[in-house]
Amino acid sequence: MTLRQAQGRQGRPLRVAMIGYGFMGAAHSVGWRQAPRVFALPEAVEMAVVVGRNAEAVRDAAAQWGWQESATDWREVIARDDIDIVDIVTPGDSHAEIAIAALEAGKHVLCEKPLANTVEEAEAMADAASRAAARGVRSMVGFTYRRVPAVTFLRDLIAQGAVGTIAQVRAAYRQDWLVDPAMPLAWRLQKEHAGSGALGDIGAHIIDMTQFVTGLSVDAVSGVVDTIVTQRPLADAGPMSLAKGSGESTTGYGEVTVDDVAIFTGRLSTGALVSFEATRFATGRKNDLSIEVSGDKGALRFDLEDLNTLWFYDRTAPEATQGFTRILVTEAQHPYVGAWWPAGHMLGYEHGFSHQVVDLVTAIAEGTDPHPSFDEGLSVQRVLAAVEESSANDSAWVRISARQPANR
Ligand code: SOE
Repeated sequence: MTLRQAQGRQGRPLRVAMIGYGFMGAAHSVGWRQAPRVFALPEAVEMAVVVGRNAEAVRDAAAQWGWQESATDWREVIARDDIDIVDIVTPGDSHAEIAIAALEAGKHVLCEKPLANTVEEAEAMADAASRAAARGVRSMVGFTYRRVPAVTFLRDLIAQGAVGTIAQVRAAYRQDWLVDPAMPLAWRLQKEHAGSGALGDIGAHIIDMTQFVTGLSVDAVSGVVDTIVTQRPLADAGPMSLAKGSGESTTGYGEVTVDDVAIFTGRLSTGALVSFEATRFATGRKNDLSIEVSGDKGALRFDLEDLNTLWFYDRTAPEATQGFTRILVTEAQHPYVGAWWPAGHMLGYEHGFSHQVVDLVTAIAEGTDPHPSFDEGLSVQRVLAAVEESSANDSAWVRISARQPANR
């Protein structure tokens, strides 16, 4: 942060406006509330205002999650001088408009994943973020699983050479909430709202995680996307329903315009191959993200459904005792863990959202750019688009070319 910004705030806390209040709004609220109480943040933060179109519903959300105010006009809120950070947790079709406006208004931005619904939108966001960074305005993408201690530790071990030269990666994100054909048409199943289906919603996580833990980029892909249930009932059902927020239940059926399953192969910049699977039809798999990195010196594996554990196979150990060792990532020396509980007291899904707040606020206070940046979010967007292009061309290999940045 520039001295001017700090002086501009006359030392008051960093005040946050969250745009949206669904499932991710709840998870982010827990992060904003917990982080300052558990970590010694370099700057105080205040949960100032939550914004949503339905005045009554967003007022209830403010009361439930501890926001000082609620509002219905995001443009008005980002124009306020008493707002410093804009946290975007809306569906992907509004990420670009809100993020670019907030950055240009001098607000730091945290934007949920995937960064956008198209490469073009993501490019415009990355360009705006780069211009804003030159003015000391920070931006970050909400790939929260990077901040599960075991995932950050996995990345650190790979960087220290624990697996040696990476030969292969296996990454999967399996859910089953769409196996029932009676599941109503949710906004996540509509291309104009979500951009894509399992590919962008959960495939984005494993693409980002692969690039994060290996430090390598996915440079080419070959794959296929498929829609298993092509029509679903229009009805108001829960936080992901398309009809939610309209207030009335609707009848009839609507077209599913995104993928249910994405299976693709990635080629990393070293030539190593990655097998990716993102599906909402893995019956019995509720939120099963896993990644396994295989090298000539060993292997590391992480499973979100056992997120305090990291499995390590050390080929340099005496052969008689080689085997996948279970590392319980709950020691004070492990990333983020020291601020929470003593060894063996487990963390959960929501803790990554606090770690995300810690790293964003620390970057703002130190005047550095947090990760993942919008450029990293753009690199994921390129992979998503390349998978769809490959699928439309009989799974032909598609190279991912890095675009020259606009004159920033
Ligand atoms: C739904 O698939 C969802 O909420 C994703 O949108 C999140 O990114 C993922 O973390 C959990 O599942």
